[in-house]
Amino acid sequence: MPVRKRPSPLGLNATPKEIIQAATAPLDDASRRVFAKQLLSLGGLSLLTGVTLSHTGTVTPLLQAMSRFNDHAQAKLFDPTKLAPTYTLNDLTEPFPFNAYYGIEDVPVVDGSTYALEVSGLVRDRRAWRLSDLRALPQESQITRHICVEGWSAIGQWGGVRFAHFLERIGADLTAKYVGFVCADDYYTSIDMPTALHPQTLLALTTGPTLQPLPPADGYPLKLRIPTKLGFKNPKHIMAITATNRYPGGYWEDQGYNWFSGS
Ligand SMILES: Nc1nc2c(c(=O)[nH]1)N[C@H]1C(S)=C(S)[C@@H](COP(=O)(O)O)O[C@H]1N2
Ligand SMILES: [Mo]
Repeated sequence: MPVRKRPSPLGLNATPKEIIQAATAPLDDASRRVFAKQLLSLGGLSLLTGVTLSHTGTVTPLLQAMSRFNDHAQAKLFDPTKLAPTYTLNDLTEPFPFNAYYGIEDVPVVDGSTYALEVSGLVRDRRAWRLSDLRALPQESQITRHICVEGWSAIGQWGGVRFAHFLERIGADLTAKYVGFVCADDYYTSIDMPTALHPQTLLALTTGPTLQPLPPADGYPLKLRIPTKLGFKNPKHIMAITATNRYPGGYWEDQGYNWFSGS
């Protein structure tokens, strides 16, 4: 059988047809390796930009499969002990930028006095948490860089409860695959358990140079600060947390953004 001509390297301007052909053509080992590299770089591109690469018919399932493959690769590469860079108070970006899928005038108003964080799923203790309960847990702070896929980054300080500590307190099944978050707006997201247990993943109650309660626009009363992940994986205005083995997806993730999205 004649060896099929290897497809030309896939550039950014490869057509869906070329991508499919390249993906389905029988390959010898050498070209398989080359193709794997190209797959990774295309997947990497979607990871870096967070761009929904395409909604045009046939190419979408392939790109979704690549993004899932990318989730696996990133999960394998994730080092649960490697710390994100930290900064000093002099480095703070002030004012810290606001971002959401809506304008600042539509920031949800959450009443702290009646607030009760719901806890559900694979956890032993499903009691809700008032702000005073969360404030009574050991507090830590960090100064880290938040990186948004829209092309900006900012350094902020956050204070609150180490998320691993919180998960232990509620008796979460630490072998569960996902931790999901539901917010006071229509936002939701989910993360892998190794990231949830990372020492810098923080259930944040405060921010700014003097660690004041989160302002409404910054996620009052509670956000999850994850310096090892892109900004959109950091849910603000958290109302409910669940530990689960059922993939919870996310607001942007369900529109094609890569789920793992490490930074
Ligand atoms: N509840 C909620 N959380 C959210 C978002 C949102 O729209 N709603 N946007 C995400 C995105 S894309 C970014 S960059 C950060 C922005 O957080 P900031 O407003 O504190 O900068 O919040 C993330 N968490
Ligand atoms: Mo973002």
